[in-house]
Amino acid sequence: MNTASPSPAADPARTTPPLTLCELTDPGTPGWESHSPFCLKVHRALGVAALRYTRRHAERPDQHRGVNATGQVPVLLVGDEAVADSTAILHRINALSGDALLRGLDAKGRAAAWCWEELADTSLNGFVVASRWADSRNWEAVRQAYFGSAPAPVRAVLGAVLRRRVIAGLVARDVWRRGPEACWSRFERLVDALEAQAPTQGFWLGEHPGVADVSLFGQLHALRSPLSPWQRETLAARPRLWAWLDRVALASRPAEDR
Ligand SMILES: N[C@@H](CCC(=O)N[C@@H](CS)C(=O)NCC(=O)O)C(=O)O
Repeated sequence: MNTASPSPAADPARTTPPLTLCELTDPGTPGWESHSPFCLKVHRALGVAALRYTRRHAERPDQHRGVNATGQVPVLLVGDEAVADSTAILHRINALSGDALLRGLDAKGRAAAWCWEELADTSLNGFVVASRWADSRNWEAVRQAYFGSAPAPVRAVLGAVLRRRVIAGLVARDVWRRGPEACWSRFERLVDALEAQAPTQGFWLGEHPGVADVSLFGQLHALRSPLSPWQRETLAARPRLWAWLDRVALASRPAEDR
């Protein structure tokens, strides 16, 4: 029997400074801590790393400008230090948790993990933004979810102004330049490629959930939210990918829910 007590380094709860995730208001949809795919990614990374944290909410990303001059979320406060940008946050969570997000990976596996993370943050994120702001099938539900608490005239004007601005950004990113049909057929092709890559058991790069899983999950789980039924159905039609998403959802629950 091993009677040795765990060393302080083996117990992240003893050595980690208090962690606070600065993010948007919880939408109250069971299974989705946030409408933001980048905040979802960080919630799930903290879950995989089994790190406890508190949450600081705001209605808009720029209300956290005090801790992040870019006005974006998520921001993780590590003690008094603000770590902005989900990629930097994942690196920090990994360091704080003794490599929990890259467990079992050799140098090539680690490189692959960060490549998948980049694909999720750039390519997949374009489809999340398009599904919310550009896809007219989803816009009413999205407007209600994002601006529902604002007075009706503000909701109408602000929603329309921001929508125009976000769509212009999607055109500039080459996501929406050729219109909806081209965008969604590109999405289906990418999702088919992910279905072919999805593991039938375990996680994206092996036995343990990590950087690739939480990053792909953040964007794909956002796309399977009730805000975008067509995108959800498109994912549901890919059984391996869908089953892997469910495994990640379970493996990345917050430490206190385990
Ligand atoms: N590269 C950033 C992107 C974060 C991001 O785009 N966050 C969105 C919410 S999902 C945001 O804050 N948008 C407001 C803005 O860009 O002004 C990351 O990985 O954290």
